[in-house]
Amino acid sequence: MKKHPFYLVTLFTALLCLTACKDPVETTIVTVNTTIDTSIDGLQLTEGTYTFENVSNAKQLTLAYPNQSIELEDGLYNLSFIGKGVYRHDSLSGEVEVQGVRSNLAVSGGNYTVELTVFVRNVSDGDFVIAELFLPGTFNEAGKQYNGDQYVRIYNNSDKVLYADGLVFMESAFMTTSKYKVVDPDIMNEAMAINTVAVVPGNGQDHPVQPGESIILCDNAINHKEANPNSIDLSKADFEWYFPDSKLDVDNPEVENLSIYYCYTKTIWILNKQGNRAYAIGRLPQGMTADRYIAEYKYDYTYELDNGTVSKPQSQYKFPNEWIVDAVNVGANNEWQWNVTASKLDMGHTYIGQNNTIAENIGKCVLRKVSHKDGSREVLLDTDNSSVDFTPAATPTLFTK
Ligand SMILES: [Ca+2]
Ligand SMILES: [Ca+2]
Repeated sequence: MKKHPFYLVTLFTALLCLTACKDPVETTIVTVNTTIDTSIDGLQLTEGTYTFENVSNAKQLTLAYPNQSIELEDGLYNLSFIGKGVYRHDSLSGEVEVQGVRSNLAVSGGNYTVELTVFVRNVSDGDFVIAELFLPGTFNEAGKQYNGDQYVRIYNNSDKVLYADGLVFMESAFMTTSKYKVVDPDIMNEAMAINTVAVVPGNGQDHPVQPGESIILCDNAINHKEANPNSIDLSKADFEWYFPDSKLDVDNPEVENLSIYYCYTKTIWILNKQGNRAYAIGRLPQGMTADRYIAEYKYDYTYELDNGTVSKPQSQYKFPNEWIVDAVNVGANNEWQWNVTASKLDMGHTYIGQNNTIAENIGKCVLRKVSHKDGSREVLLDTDNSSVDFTPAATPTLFTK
């Protein structure tokens, strides 16, 4: 038979197609089993995106939650998830961001299941947070209130070394259990009204704090157990607050004193034992000295009560919200009336007792929850909502050591 050129071309094309058109790439159906690891009760995922990145060619494919399966070319993949979750707390609902990641998944074999744990995404990439506030103190053996053993624990919630130098600790001027009808001027959306400004001394790098480590600020850095077996040993605290003009305060020369830029009292500073105020940590901006702060950030105001009574002129200090690193509103659950910080700093509140009696509060603290672990480092929960971030009426950690 005479060979026709057209036949040859067709045969050639067919042969070419057999090799080039054949799909040499195997694919696998990947199914993601997603679990939320959280200390927030009842948190439910609502939306999010899984991103699969092929390690060899950086090609990305996405899958929208609640879909759980996707067909991928066989290969090595990194998987990430960014999404949202909601929870209900008392009568309020809240939304948090969640995230999870798995690396170097060897996808092959037709079907592949990956277990993905997602965590609540903290509001910042990591900074200092208030981890614990021990406010009520203890009873002595005679059953009388014992003072001087209050402490605050501040935790490095990041994965890098942070310096405590210049960190400001402050107590709110207003009480969470006594709402004013009117405050004039009302500065809450720009600054926090405060009654004390206590600052960690140092030149910038004197006080390194390792990731996952804490510092303790306390009233009197002594071994309180010697005078009161119901109390704790604070002689190894990092800093204490001391008022040299006070006959009631004691100084441990071995423990550095906080610099008190301002305090409403000159005798002895006792944190509100009933637990009815807010606390915050922050930093002064570059170039802001103590003298300049004291000169420029006075807060003069009046307030009006529900019954129409207007206060005498008040004078405290204010700390701009953008300088605040972390804020926690504390208020007896049955007595709480309002938050005394902007809601963008703290959407909820935590409490030492349901009621603000010393008898109920004594020996208890508010304690920030652990969100998850990054290796051996505990990452504490920080969603800017103290109602979910804190365990109320908790046992202070220094009492369990
Ligand atoms: Ca003191
Ligand atoms: Ca001292």
